[in-house]
Amino acid sequence: MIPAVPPNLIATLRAANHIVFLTGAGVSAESGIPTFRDAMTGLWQRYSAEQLATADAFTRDRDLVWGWYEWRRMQVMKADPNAAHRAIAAFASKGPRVDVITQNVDDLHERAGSDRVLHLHGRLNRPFCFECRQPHALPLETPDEPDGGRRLAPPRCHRCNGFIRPGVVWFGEMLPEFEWQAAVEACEVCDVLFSVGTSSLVHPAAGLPLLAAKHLATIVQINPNPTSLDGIAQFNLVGAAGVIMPALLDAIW
Ligand code: BV8
Ligand code: ZN
Repeated sequence: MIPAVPPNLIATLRAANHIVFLTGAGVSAESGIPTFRDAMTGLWQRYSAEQLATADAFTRDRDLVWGWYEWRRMQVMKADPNAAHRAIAAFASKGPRVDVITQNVDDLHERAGSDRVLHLHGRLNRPFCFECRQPHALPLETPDEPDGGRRLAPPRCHRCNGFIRPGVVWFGEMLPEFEWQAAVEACEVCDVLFSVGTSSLVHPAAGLPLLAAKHLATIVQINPNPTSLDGIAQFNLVGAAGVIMPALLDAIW
């Protein structure tokens, strides 16, 4: 079912010179990637993602945490960008400046054609040494991961022999300075901010739409479920990003 696009939203988007897309795990859901707060399965089912996405969890049980991230990295390698990723990339070819700010650690925006994607929470394919932070290249082949995933010993750093950790920002860790600053600057000047597929629970990323609203941007939320942003967004488009995003693109251009 193609959703009706409010006419005043179409006019706003046609007049926009600068659009920001703030995306979360929901934008990758239609690529078959479980969202961050979906129930965990297989070996990980007795944990919450928040329990595993910490430096403490890695220090306590490296093989469990490394196995989880490798399983997720394999899922992403086997997945394809979906219509939402492609529509977001297409917006950039229609004239306005487009910034993609993502909380996701997958590379599906890049593979759909978006460039200059700001990853606030790091990237699965950018692991580095837990001790000396030396970047570490991972094999690109997709080992045949058993469905539920398995424990895996992390590789060792070629420089200091420390353990390699996932290239993501864990809870309690600072966000990357460049990406965070660039995200704040974009949200301070954009005409429209889309919040697509995020529960708006994780800070400081969840504060970006409020910052954009304070600078008089129009806030558009795309999510099948209610979030704390419902009261801030001028437009709440209830539904799947893979359906709504292409419909928006068609309605505007
Ligand atoms: C920090 C990487 C400074 C790892 C992640 C201020 C207030 C309150 C708390 C805090 C605060 N400041 C700091 C905190 C603590 C903490 C925090 O926010 N905790 C939360 C839980 C309350 N924040 C931090 O620790 C951050 N660091 O602030 O540093 C500092 C430093 C030291 C000491 C003090 C302060 C670091 C946060 C980064 C954590 N790392 N990921 C990994 O991926 O394993 S966050 C994790 O959550 C994921 O990256 C994910 O992207 C992110 C947000 O989740 P969502 O993307 O929204 O996914 P979710 O599953 O929740 O929701 C999916 C949504 O999609 C749903 O709404 C669903 O309805 C929708 N959906 C589903 N299908 C579709 C769809 N939408 C559209 N279409 C569909 N088809
Ligand atoms: Zn090292």
